[in-house]
Amino acid sequence: MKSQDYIALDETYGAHNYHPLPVVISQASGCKVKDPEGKVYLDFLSAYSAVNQGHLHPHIVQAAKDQLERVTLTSRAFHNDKMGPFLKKLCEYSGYENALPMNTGAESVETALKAARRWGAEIKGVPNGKQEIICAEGNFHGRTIAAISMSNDPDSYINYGPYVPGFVKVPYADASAIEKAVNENTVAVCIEPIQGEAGVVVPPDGYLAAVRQICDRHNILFICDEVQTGFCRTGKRFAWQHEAARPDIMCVGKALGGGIMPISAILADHCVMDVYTPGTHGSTFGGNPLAGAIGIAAIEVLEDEHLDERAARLGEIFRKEVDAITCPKKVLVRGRGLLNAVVFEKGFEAWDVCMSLRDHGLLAKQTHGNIIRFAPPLVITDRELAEAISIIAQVFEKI
Ligand code: IF1
Repeated sequence: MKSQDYIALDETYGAHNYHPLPVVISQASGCKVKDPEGKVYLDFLSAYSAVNQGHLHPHIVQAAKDQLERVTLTSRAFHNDKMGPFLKKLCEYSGYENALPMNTGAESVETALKAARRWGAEIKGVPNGKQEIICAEGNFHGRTIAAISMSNDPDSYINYGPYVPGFVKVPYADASAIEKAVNENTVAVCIEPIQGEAGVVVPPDGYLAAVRQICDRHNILFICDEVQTGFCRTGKRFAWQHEAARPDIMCVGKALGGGIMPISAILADHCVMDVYTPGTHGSTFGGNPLAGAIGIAAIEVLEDEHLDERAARLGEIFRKEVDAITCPKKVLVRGRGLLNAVVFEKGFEAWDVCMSLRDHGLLAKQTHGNIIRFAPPLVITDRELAEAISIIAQVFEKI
């Protein structure tokens, strides 16, 4: 079958909840992917940062294969011999006392919101049902009913009502707006350290630290959604580490699964995590031994290959070089580490640019019409990055 045939099947049998670039990926390795016709592309989306370690990283694949011959799923009704070592690794890597494993990013956000509401009722003393959580306009926290209730993007929330109450929305990157929204029922502030879906919006220096201080002053939990920004993407292990802004609850997902399977978690210290007692939260698949084996290997790759430093160094090069490309429609290049975006003039439709990049052998996707996100696997070589920048220059110079 050819690419066109696979696309036709998707369109015939699939729900129409996506509008993908017309390219079919049937094989991958590192930061390259291949279509059924054998054309090779540089992957500059990395499954929205879920393959930071590169496609089919041999160390992670080996860990998965080994585990596939032992045991894959036990449920949490019993212990297994991979979950404990995995959670130890994750806690040591992130500097938290406890982890609660789930599967998808949206579930980790739900797990954080539930923990915060319970903490509010049981520790802070807010009457149950009155808990409020402050979130930021432009956020993306997933597709669940609670996550879309936090959203102010009509595509995400329209006609899915009734929405979950208890969320207060304030402008992003404005700490004083958070302070003004606090009241005696506020239990948490939940934000992304960089807004991904909004178009890689990097808040001004000091914002995250200011949020941390506001939370301290008012006895509120700081929840940081690191699902997209975590695990070295922005040049640090976690994006909050660019400032003195250690969150009380951190949501992680995507790259924790090493590009192989969905693995997510929340991280917190005992004083928060202990609100979860037997029977009060859980998941059939969370903490399964296959996820444990893969999660350990995924973190080992981040450490062994120093992917935080690599992302920081290559990100500088990317922004500098793409900034220097002459293109009258291009307004700015922004981002941190290897999470970057090129912003074009308002009203500019970047779809054709993505199509042209595809034809030249680079896959990237636009967001909000006029923004293209560039986020390659962090294992990208200097030579591959140079190749990518030259493709981007060729395409941009023709706009
Ligand atoms: C889709 C965007 C990225 C996330 C943050 C939680 C989740 C996500 C900060 C939920 C997920 C994804 C989901 C994917 C597209 C994608 C995305 F464009 F929509 F915004 F990455 F940039 N918190 N982001 O970014 O994690 O439940 O999906 O595992 O099409 O929904 P999930």
